[in-house]
Amino acid sequence: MLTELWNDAEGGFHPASAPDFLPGRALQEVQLRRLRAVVARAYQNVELFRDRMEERGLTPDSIQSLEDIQQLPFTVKTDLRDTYPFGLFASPMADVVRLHASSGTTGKPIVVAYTREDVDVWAEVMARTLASCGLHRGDILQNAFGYGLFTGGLGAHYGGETLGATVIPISGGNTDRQIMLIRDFSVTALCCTPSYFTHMIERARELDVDLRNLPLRVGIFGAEPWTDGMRRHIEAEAGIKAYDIYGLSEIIGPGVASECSTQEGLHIFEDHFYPEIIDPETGEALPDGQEGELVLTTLSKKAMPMIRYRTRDITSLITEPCACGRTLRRMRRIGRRSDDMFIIRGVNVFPSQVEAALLQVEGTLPHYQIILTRDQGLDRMAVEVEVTPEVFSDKIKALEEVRARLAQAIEHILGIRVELRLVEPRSIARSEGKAKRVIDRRND
Ligand code: DLL
Repeated sequence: MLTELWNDAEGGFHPASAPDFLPGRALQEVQLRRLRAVVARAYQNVELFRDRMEERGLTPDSIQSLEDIQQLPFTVKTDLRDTYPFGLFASPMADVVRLHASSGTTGKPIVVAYTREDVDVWAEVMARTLASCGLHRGDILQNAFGYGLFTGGLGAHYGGETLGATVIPISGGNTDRQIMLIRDFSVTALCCTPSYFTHMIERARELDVDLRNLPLRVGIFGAEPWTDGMRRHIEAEAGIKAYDIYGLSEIIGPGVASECSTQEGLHIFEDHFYPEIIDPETGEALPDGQEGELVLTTLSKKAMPMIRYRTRDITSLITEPCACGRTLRRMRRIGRRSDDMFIIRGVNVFPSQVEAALLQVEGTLPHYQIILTRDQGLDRMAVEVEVTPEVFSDKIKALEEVRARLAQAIEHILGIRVELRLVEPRSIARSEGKAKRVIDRRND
């Protein structure tokens, strides 16, 4: 079948992926041309951005090379809150065909806008995302990202259709029906958050459905951090290849970066989203290879250009070329955000480190929660982890063994001992979207 030639995993590449292979010089020319245009557009149409440029004595003509981007002011999340709802739009509402919003943790959501062209670019980068995960026409894609104000559902939907796949717009939730459709519709690819997929795996087993015997071959997961341990769990339990995709509402939604068949880092669709890595403390640009905060500039957005947006996601750019042949730079998987760190007894802790530890220990399930409390001014951390029914029912011996091994794994990774609570399967709430891993009771 012709479509099989397009399967990225088999060495060929999908026509949708052509821009991923643009030679370096041509790519930089596109980037500079687009950068100059987007800076001019933001300058002309967005007051906040124009004021900040003027404070620095800059005009759009100050941008003569890609390096000149470093002179531009950053944009941060509070800028979106402060100008809520429409203050950063660079297009009149008559040209805006779509709004999305991200709930955020406190107060007002942030609002993002798309023109017709923006929606087309989004469909293109999502088609490139799916193609780089080995999808093609003929695939049946179950889209279990949430539809609605969240960008995951509609982003993957348009991308899937643009690629020519058959999209099932099931959205998140109703897990039994998800499993019925995977089986009855011979679904070959599925996308959702990795945490929701671990729940599907668990429920499929309860329903006596072995995902490994079904045509499902690819999972496309993102919207939250997940570890390589979680990937191995998913790949083994579902008999699929599991790919990581990345994006954020402020920039476009999903479709900013994607793994390819090598599963070694995410290619950034940098003809549309220009990446920089900065030191989160000083704001200084860091050289390729060093770890820092990812900053993104939308090179082609019309309705809501984002100039040097500080994502707070921590990663580094990979300098070596990728075996897949894509010329787009890659970044390492996002394991943490600069704002999800907490300090326990002087040690910096990220939730993903706990996940990495528990996935090393047999007898645990990939369902866990970190509970933070404060006791006489000291922050304390407890980890609640579900264990398998066998371990749980064997109460004393197996439980104690798992506890000891887990304590050791956590101590090895974090350098501290934490309180462990091994709990029965199903006692931690399941999520249909992004999982809430940290319950912060420090200010209760
Ligand atoms: O989560 C967009 C998206 C939808 C991405 C579907 C991938 C798949 P927001 O709700 O605005 O948008 O959340 C964006 O989620 O800044 C990261 O902190 C986190 N995030 C997204 N993808 C990943 C990933 C969508 N693959 C925020 N790994 C981002 C780690 C991720 N964190």
